[in-house]
Amino acid sequence: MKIIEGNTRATGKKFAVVVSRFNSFVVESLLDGALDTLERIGEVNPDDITVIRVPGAYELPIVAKKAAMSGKFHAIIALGAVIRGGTPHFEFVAGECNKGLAQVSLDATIPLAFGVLTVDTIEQAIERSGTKAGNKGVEAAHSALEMVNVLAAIDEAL
Ligand code: INI
Repeated sequence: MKIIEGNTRATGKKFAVVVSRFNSFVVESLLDGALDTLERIGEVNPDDITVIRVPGAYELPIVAKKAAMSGKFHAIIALGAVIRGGTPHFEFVAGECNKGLAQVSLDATIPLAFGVLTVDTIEQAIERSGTKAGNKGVEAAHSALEMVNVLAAIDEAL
């Protein structure tokens, strides 16, 4: 039996972190968590990490796509927070962000980690950005690290 899996050390690999400014009070905590995970768990050199800021979650897919197509990165991490309001706006922003990033992920030949909160309340956003329900930025960075290595392991094994 052959088992292919990736570890989380990715020294020498290059990462783009695409971050929305909207709801920055939670998104900055996602960014802190993602950077800490890349550097401390992944042992990624800070010089190999590029942070790209965009206005809101709606703009994440086009920039993630541009970064993915540049050929300069081994993985992309998308971070944002869409918080439901009293209008259908939430559905449009969250839906397009989710759909667009899923498409980039499938089209690109590099991993794209989804670190976008889609929540009903500010409390839920706070809980998922470094308090009692963890930190979605940390999870996304973990996923990116593992995926970079599992794709490399597949190339080596096959
Ligand atoms: N952008 C977010 O990242 N989160 C939100 O909760 C949000 N809401 O609710 O409006 C939001 N809107 C802005 C949107 O992403 C675009 O930046 C804007 O529509 C301009 O294209």
